[in-house]
Amino acid sequence: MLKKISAALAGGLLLASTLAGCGDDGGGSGSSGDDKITLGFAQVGAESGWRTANTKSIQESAAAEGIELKFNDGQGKQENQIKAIRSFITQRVDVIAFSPVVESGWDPVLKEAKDAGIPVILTDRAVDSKDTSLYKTFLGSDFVEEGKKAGEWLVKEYEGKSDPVNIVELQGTPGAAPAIDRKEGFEEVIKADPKFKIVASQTGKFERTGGKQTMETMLQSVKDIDVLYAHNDDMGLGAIEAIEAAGKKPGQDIKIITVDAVKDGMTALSEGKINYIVECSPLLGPQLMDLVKKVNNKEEVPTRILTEETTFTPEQAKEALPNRKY
Ligand code: GYE
Repeated sequence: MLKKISAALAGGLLLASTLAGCGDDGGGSGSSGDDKITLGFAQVGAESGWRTANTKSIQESAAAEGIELKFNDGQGKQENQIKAIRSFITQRVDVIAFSPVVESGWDPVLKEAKDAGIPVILTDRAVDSKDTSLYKTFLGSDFVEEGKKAGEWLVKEYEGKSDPVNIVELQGTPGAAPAIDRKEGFEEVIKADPKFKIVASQTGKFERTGGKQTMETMLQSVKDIDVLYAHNDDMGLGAIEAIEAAGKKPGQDIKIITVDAVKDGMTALSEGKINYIVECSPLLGPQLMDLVKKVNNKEEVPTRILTEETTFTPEQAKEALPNRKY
């Protein structure tokens, strides 16, 4: 649109009529018709506290930066996300960003966006496309690293002990990058010592109810559970309900490690019901908007942008909780 205005000025045309034409300009500058950047964002859903905080961060940052946000909630379904991306292409948004629910199956729709000349930014989760020209950059955490951090805590916790350690694992959404990678990183670290055994590993879909139900089944089928490794806080919190209902003490009878560090998780950690949390930051909004502006300006951006993260013990959680934003 800016280009249009300057062209109109240069050509001596009436600026007023250009500005008055606030409807769809039919060009590639978004549907708002002014010089605002339009961002189409296809979110995974609302499966966890992490996701809620992530959505809020994106919506608030877009508003703060004056970026028009077209937000779609995919309700955990890839087909919904694909539909949303196609509709962003039809609407000719300036930039598309999305958090892919699963890793595979994005090439055709990403190709459509590329052919339409609309840049795509991956946020939070990766895709497994071989053709990396299908997106400009990927902003988010290193999930393998998060899994490793979880494993490293466990190795230290059981240092010098030789008894077998029975671990149950609650996996995230099947096929999702954080579920695949958090499993991989964790296994890589614990495999160095054969006393660590993953005796059951099933999905809880990153949801609290999923975590509770799967843990109930595991408590019935596995005799001596020493450790629970949950791929996110919400599943860990659901599992805590199941453990308590089974008359056991979470954090003591069964040691619990989770990932995310959202407020509810941190509260359970500070109460000793969770033993360790690996942080995964959902506050991607500000960095995302910065990238949106850059790719819209056709500026070069790094192909991978990592989020900075830490880990929390119960003591650290107590300290951090009063200032925790999510
Ligand atoms: O850990 C989990 C959420 O993709 C990093 O998705 C995200 C994960 C997060 O549902 O809570």
